[in-house]
Amino acid sequence: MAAKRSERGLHELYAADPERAQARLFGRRDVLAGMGAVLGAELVFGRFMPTGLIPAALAETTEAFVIPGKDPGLVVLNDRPLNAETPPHLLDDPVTPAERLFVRNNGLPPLSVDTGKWALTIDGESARSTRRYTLATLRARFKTYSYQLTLECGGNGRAEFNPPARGNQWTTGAVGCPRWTGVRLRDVLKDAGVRDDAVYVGYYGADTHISGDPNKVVISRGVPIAKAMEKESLIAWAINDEDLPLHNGYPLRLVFGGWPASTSGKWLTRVSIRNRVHDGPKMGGYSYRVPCQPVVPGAQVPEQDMCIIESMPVKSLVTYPKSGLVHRGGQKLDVRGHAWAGDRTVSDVDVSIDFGQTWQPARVRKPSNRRAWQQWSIGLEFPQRGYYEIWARATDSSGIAQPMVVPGWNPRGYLNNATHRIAVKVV
Ligand SMILES: Nc1nc2c(c(=O)[nH]1)N[C@H]1C(S)=C(S)[C@@H](COP(=O)(O)O)O[C@H]1N2
Ligand SMILES: [Mo]
Repeated sequence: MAAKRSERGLHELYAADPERAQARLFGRRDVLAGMGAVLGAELVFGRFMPTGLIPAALAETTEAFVIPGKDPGLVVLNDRPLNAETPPHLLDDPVTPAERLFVRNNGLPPLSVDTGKWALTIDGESARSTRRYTLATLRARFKTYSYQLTLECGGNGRAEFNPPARGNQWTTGAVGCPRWTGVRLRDVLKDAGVRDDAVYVGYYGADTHISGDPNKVVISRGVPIAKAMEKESLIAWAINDEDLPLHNGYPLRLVFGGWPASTSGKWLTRVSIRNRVHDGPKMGGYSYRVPCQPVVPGAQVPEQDMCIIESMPVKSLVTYPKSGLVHRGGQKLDVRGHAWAGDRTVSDVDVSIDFGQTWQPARVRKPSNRRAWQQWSIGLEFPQRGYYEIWARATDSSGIAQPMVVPGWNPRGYLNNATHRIAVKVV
């Protein structure tokens, strides 16, 4: 993964001293001219470009490793456990194809799955009964629903934090929004019986710990009972009308749209209805938790000051064109992407071609259902030939917009919802 390392090198150089990094890369006398030479076009709005910003054309990664059943364009960040993200241009479909959905495994998927024997158990202190459902009973006993639901890893965007956070260095691709099919979690919970003191549900899956120890639980997270009872919260067996891919949880998983994807348990075998906040592995400490109050970058935060991440923040992607496009001047460039906002909806997407000096409103579509991402599009004109960056910024239904720089440093690098940007050369 040499390319990966040198790419980190560029980020490290900038992190250490942005002005020196720029001088080293683009020359001391006229940084903008030097940058233009490297990018192969004049930076038309270069006078507005923030110092220390790595040009989007250089910040991209282009590595290809092939995972069976997955698009060869997915970028593998780790192969044991397997973690792979989807480059933005491969997320252009309004409904994400299964082969383009990212993979985030904390352990090793089950080696063999016998769908005839697979069963889901509902239990816990706040369950009126312990029930076991085979895949066939789930399908036969409960009504089937399909929803398009956004799945985003809480650590998506981690690579941009400074000081860096350990863990998979996700850039922008740990997100997708396929159409999921299954039964409502609430129908199954109600069938087993939910006591009044229920506050949380916690999942268990059939994956095994990376150490090989069969008794070690890889990850067991969950959501408050109110989220579990939402009509869109599914126990799913299909993506876009096909079986779940093995790495995305075959044969059964939870899907909680708009919440950190770590709550959406894969290879699902058990859901416990809890009378307290679920306490499985990766619910406590620094896992999927952020400081309850903002801290200075690099701070040591006591564990008791960390809060569990719930709904994900507003965010967007530019999925067309692919960064690096060469566009013939004089004609409009159609630009598009998606925007999402956890439990909220997206009300606006604005686009800038001059490093955020001015913004133009994009057309934003309604989601196909709650908890699904929304499509936006805009036709852009460029004043002259040269190098441009297209920045997209979404605003949610509460008026909260994406930040243009990396927000709220936290020890494990979660919730980076900074604006996405791509490079375009107009010739
Ligand atoms: N059983 C189990 N469920 C799991 C995980 C896991 O490692 N094991 N990873 C979680 C995390 S951290 C994420 S981001 C999502 C990723 O879902 P995907 O691989 O289908 O994209 O699954 C979640 N569910
Ligand atoms: Mo995750």
